[in-house]
Amino acid sequence: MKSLSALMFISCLQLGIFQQKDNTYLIEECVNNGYTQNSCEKVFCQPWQRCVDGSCFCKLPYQCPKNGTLVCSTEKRTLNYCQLKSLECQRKKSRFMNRGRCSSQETFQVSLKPENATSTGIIQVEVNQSPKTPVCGSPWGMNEANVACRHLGFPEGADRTDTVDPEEDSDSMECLKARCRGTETSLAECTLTRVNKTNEKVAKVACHTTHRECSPKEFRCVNRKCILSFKTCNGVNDCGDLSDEVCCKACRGKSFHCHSDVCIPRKYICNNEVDCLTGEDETRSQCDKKRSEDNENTGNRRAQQNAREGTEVAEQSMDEERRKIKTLLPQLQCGIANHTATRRKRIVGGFTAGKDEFPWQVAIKDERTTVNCGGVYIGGCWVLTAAHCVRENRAHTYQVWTGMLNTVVQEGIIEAFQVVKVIVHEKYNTKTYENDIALMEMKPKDTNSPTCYPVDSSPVCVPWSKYMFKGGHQCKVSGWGLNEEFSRQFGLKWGYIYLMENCSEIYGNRYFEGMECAGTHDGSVDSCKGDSGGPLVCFDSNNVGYVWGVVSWGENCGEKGHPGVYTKVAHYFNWIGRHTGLNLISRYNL
Ligand code: 4AZ
Repeated sequence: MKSLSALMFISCLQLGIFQQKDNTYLIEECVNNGYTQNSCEKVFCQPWQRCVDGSCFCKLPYQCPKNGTLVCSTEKRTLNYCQLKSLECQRKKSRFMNRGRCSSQETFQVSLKPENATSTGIIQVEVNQSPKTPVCGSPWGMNEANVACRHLGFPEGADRTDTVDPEEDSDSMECLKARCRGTETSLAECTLTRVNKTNEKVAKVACHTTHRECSPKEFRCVNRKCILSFKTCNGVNDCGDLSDEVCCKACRGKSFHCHSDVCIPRKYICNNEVDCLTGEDETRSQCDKKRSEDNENTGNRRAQQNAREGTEVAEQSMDEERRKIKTLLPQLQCGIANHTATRRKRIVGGFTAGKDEFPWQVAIKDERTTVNCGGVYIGGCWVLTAAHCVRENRAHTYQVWTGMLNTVVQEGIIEAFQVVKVIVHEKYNTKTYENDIALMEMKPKDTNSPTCYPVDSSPVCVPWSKYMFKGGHQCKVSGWGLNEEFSRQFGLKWGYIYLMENCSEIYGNRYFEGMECAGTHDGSVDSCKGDSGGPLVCFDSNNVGYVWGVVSWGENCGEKGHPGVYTKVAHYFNWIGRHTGLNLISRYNL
């Protein structure tokens, strides 16, 4: 018995079952999904990549913005930075040589010292035939070490960083201060500053070569490196593939927790680049908070300033260029609404909508009835609704009404679009309401133009990741359905409801993946008959609206303990993209 349990213990170690038991920080189910910096359900892709089915793929160079800083590749070809990175991304080989056009003298070489070292040693850089210069020991962290190792041909980056005293006989009196973002493939892409190295230690690194089993105190990265568990969820990309930072319940130290459970370094807060999927790192209140914290540590700030002033910038980092490329990429205008104060009253327990508050809300009518279902405009000629509202073979009988607030009194410019096509989800189940989602294609008003521009209407954004919003988030549901007295409504109503994660506990086997519950604890606000197909919209930190749900079903209306059930739109992102052919259905150039 004893030997058996010992054996089992060893095999468990080998299987890695004992690792990642740090329950305060890591989310185990999430870790099992193997997310990395390439998982666009968690983080944004690089601007030379695009998000397809949850993973970042390399763009082709022609998909890059045309204007951009010219750089020189290791093959001595001049092209713009995005194009170079796109090529590099495809061939998986470091290609960046220097900023600016290629000229004959430019060289940039990184090597290890001693010369016979294979994967461990002091980092030396040789710029344009000048003598080999070591990299300074400060700053020298995992970001820099991972880049140095990648540069040397170790794709997984570094195992360890170290600093040592420079050797007496060293030819160079200088060292290069390197500051990297951590995602670069070449040290030449980092900020490099030449400084006098009196009293400076120099950088040493052990690059990752062979895989080993991780100890119980270690976390196994997706790239199979082992890092100490206390280095997970600290905002530092120790793994080099970000896998230690993307499944975090909470973040250590001063690092910042994104709603998508990703930890980002504090310095990314309020740096004019959105890092969290839903933008919480760049809100006014975050910036104010950071500023006041910084002011409390004035001494600290002065020290930082001094460090900066003492140095002369030799080379600029490419990080600024990476950000610039992002701003040059097309972005879809979506999710923008007026958030004005609203008039009272009743959906079930809600308010009456004002003009432009729900510009994406549409009404779906068939030939007989008034409004039988709601729908949501997602751009182009496309409307999203519930499958149970429509039939594919009856497309010609439907009309989509846009810009409407009141079904009897005209307030804005109401337009009625004919429908050319209805696409019901292939796996929609009429009995269980599983996959209760459908697309309707409106017929353009002008037969010579393939576009639909409903005048008093604007699209909502389509969420591309299930991690954008989670249980407890307050969202808005809207529609012309029944109110709490079960009487028909003429004015568009809306209400605040909360996302709930315990849907399967409530509805048991009637709940399927691709559904989501939302409501209030007492049931006082709810969608009801007639609201079906309409939107449940959640707003990100900058008030951009995403259609998180489509009204689907529920046990009665407004009953405590029986929240409404919604089709979870993020689950169908790929399906929507495939059928609409819109690669821009989402806000960003995914
Ligand atoms: C319906 O019959 C319906 N309370 C829509 C939503 C809800 C219940 C029923 C959710 O269309």
